[in-house]
Amino acid sequence: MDFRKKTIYQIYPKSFKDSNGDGVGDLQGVIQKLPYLADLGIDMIWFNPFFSSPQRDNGYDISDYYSIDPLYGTMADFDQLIAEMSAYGIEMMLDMVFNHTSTEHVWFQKALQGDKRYQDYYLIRPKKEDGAPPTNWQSKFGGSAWSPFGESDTDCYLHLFDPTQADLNWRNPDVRQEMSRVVNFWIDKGVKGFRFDVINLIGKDDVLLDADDGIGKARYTDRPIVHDYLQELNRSSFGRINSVTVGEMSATTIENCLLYSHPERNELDMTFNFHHLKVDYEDGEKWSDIPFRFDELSGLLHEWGEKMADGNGWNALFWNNHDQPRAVSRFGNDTTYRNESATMLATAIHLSRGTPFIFQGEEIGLTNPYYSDLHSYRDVESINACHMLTEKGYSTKDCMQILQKKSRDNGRIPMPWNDGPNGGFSTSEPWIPLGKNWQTINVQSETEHGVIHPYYKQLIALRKELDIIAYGDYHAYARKHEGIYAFTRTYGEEKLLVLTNFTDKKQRVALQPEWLNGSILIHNYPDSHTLSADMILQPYEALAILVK
Ligand code: TEU
Repeated sequence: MDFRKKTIYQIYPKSFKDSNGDGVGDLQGVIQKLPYLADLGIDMIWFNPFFSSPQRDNGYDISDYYSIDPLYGTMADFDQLIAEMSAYGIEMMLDMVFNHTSTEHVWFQKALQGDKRYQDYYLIRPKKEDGAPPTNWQSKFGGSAWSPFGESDTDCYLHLFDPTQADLNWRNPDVRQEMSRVVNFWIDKGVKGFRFDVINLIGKDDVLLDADDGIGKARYTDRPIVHDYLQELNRSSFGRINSVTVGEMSATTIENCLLYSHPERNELDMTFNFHHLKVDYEDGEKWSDIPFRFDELSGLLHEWGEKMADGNGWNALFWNNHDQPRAVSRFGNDTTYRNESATMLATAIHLSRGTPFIFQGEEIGLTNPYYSDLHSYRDVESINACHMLTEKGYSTKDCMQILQKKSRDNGRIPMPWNDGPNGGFSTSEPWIPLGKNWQTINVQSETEHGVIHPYYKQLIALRKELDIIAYGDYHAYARKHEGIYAFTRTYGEEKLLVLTNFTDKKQRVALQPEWLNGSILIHNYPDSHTLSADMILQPYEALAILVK
């Protein structure tokens, strides 16, 4: 089955299922839940990193690419997991964090000890004559992107993220060979998919200069050399097998995503972009508290849908992941209309052009946890943000309000399996608190009585069944509507119209005559819907009309 027919499920291992009672999810816990995942119908599982790591950034600070962190289990557990997944017909996708390593990685340690070979694995540069950092670049987690290199008074090393995450020097062919060796090691272990973390940031120039944007993005984002590196990595590793590859493209452009994912360029299969997940940022500032801008969201989804279709690129389709708040709380209504808005959001993604990703818990309508205590937060980015906001004069109440809406921990709450102790996630206190509503919103309640989980199963099955969903083109419908996001798919003689109401109000939309004789393929309200030229959609109603 090609990747356009697949639905990929994302597991954040730390929060999925704890099997040994230490409060942290692990690989044996995933093995216990494979029947649940197989029943859902997913085809591949993307695992956030479970390699050896000091856990400063929850595993995105890797100290050994070839070993399993004891927190999650052993290589024997890994071998059992991939074998049992294969028995269910589910393939594995691993997270390759190649922009940086932990400063506890042996390469960085050898560099600190003066080994010139390994110093050239990283980006070490002298401070400016006035003692300022080598460039004015800012870390994405706040503060300068430079820290002193060991005991040196003059040299600094680059870290676009936390100071414990040292950026690798991809201009060094030894580094590129090391990365290829990592991918081939996991291919030989049976891994078929790879997600490349912030892979569009690896193209730093040899001479690193200040950036006019004051933070540096323009100096290292989407540099042309990245395409060469990806083509080289494709040739030397995952291009040797029938793999599925996706690049996480921070602050990217459509033009580059077309280049990264065009099948004839032999780079990646698809790309994650985040423009649609910044429509609730105020003047580009994530740590703000404003309603999302529907017109901007709808416009971006149409622009990316149409341009990627026209240019033969391929989108990874998603609302949720381990860095994002829960979409039903962010773009839907997680109280009065939780069922309707969760299934409406799913419809907008799963019937669009691209490969859909489901983040653990999304399929049961998990909401943000709404922590009431700052000490509940664990994420380094969120904790830094809280300090930054406090320094700007925000009250604790205002900080809490912003963290409740924007923290990456919103996506990292333990998966609630039932209404028993700790939500059935662990026999001891989880590493991070559960959400506020886990006794009522959990896998058992949703699979026995819910509507969201069955609806996801239906969407996953439809993608396998109908070629129009996997292979159809994409065109906006009612492009400027103020509350309805709608698009059409065409494949051969078949046509599909998808209508999704993103508001808690009734919305009217005109149905062109060609749709009036269609059949309703899927609908998120219990009652049937008569097709008419003047359609009224209920709050958060979604439906798809198929014309053969
Ligand atoms: O994320 C990179 C990234 O762009 C996000 O962290 C983004 O900067 C942030 O969420 C904006 O608020 C990847 C991983 O998904 C993330 O978990 C890691 O922390 C990061 O890279 C560093 O490896």
